[in-house]
Formats: sequence, structure tokens, C-alpha cells
Amino acid sequence: MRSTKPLRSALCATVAAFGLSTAALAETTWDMPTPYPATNFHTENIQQFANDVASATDGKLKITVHPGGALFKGPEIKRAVQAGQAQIGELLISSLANEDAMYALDTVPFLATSYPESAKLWKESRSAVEARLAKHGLKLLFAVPWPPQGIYSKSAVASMGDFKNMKIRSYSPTVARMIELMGGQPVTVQAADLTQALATGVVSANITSSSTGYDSKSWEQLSHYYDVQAWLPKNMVFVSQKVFDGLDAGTREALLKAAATAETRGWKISEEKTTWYVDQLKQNGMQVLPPSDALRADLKKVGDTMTAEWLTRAGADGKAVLDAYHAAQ
Ligand code: PCA
Repeated sequence: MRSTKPLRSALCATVAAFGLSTAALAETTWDMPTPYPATNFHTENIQQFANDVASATDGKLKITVHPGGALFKGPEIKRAVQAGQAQIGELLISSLANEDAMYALDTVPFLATSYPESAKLWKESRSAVEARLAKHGLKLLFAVPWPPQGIYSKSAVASMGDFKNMKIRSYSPTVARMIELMGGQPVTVQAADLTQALATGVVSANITSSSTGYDSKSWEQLSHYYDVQAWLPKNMVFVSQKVFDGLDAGTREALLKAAATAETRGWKISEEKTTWYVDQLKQNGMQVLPPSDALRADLKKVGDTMTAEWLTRAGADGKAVLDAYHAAQ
């Protein structure tokens, strides 16, 4: 049963008087590994979510956020929660693209390139993502997009030929495939290691958002940002279903409510901050440019190839989601 606030306070006082920890009072603490820096808007949104949960449950459920891949690296976070090494976590959905095509959908180039399109795509694909996580004992709580993805480079890029053999940083199997189709050489680098990879010259170009370009101080090594707006990848937050089921009904309800609020808030902040991030790139001396017509046309072809590849891989389930998305336009 959920104790009332005065009763809990009285119990706390009693417990304190006996020199025991207040943790003995059914207080639960969860570890939450996340891959991105503490000051990134995703992490700030998650910290706010954790604060909301703590206050809605009178401190009964405390979520300790471990940003920057410090507890587990991005790609390890799903396994960590499945294995019970953490109770809740965040990761980039498309980092799981090799596991299931549904996780790759939001990185199919030029399928959903604006916030409204991205919201539609999420509405149509959410239950498919939920079902896949459920098979692994995980419960989806919420998802939030990154700003639109563009291309950073060390020199001006006129057409796709300029990427020939160039080492380009990738953050997911889908991005790696895109780089291959662009003629470049994909090098997987986690966001937490990006600044160093740029500084040591491991890569000379990068595909990501204005947000991660800002976080990694791209202007220190790269000079151009082509605002291609190719897709808006999402991060998702999920919890172990078993751990969730172990909560009392009131706490479960508070968690789900805070998650829904975090999703709405996250989408809004992501969109609002996009202009600010792009401005920061400019203010730090980067040339922010639209892609040339030739580059845009070539990238569009890469997008068409990847859409066809995705459909082949995702089968009937995938086609149903894609049809629903197009019908909702
Ligand atoms: N930032 C993350 C993923 C997508 C994005 O915009 C990164 O570059 O790793």
C-alpha cells in the first residue's frame, strides 16, 4: 500500500531516530545510463524527467542519471538494462539497426525530414518499436528526436564525388551504409569520443545534427556544415519490464505520466533549439550552407536506394508502417 505523506514523514523520523537509513522505507533508486553529455538537451530533458518522478512519488523512486556513456556506452545500454545491470536507460534507436529493421526506420534518408513528418513517422511506428522491445523484456517510455542531420567537412563539398574515400564518422549501421553509398569510408565513433576523433584526425567529415556539432565543438576541426536535413533520428528511454512491474500502482502511474510529459517537452525543446544550435555553429566561424543542387540530387538517390533496401529487409510489417506513414501525409 502507498503510505501517505505525513505517515511517511513520521516513519522517516522514527527510522532516523534509530539511526537507520531512510532507504529502508521502500525507497527505490534506479541507475540510468545515457550516452550524451550532461548539457545536451536530451540529457537535460531526462534529468527533468527524473526530477518529476522523484517529486511525484515523494522521493520514493529516485532515478540517478549517468550521462556521457560513463556507466555504459551507448550501444551497450540495451543489454545492460536487459541483464539487470541498470534498471532504465536511453539510447539512439538506430544504434540497434542491425537487430531489427524497425529500429532503422528513422534514419532512412529523406523519408521524414521535418518535425511534423518525424512526429507522423513516430506515431505510425511507435507500436512496432514497442513490440520489439517487449520481446526483450523492455518497456518503451518515450522518444525524442535530434535536430535534422547534416554533413560537416574540412573543406567545401560541391558534389558527392568529393567524399570519395574520405573517412567519415558514423554513429549507426544505417549512417555507415549511407557513407558507403556516398563513396566514403565509414568510421564508427560514439558521440562521447567524437571531439577526440576529430582532434586526432581519425575522421575528416561527420554526419550529425547541429546539436552534436555544437557539443563536440566541430568548429575546432571542421569548417563547413551542409544543412542537408536528411532525417531526424530519435533517442528512446526504456525500462526493464520486470523492474517496472515490481513498482506499486501509484509509482507506475507517476512514471508513465512523467514519461509522457518528457516526450512532449523533448520534441518542443528539440525543435526550438535547432535554430540556436545552427547559430552557434555560425558564431564560432563555421560556414553553414545548403547542399548544392548536385549534392542534393546525389544524396536523394542514396536515399532512394536505402528506402528500397529497408523495405526488402523490413518485409510486410515494414511496408505496413511505411504505407500508414504515407497515407497520413
Ligand atoms: N547526434 C548523435 C546521434 C544523432 C545526433 O544528432 C550523434 O551524433 O552521435
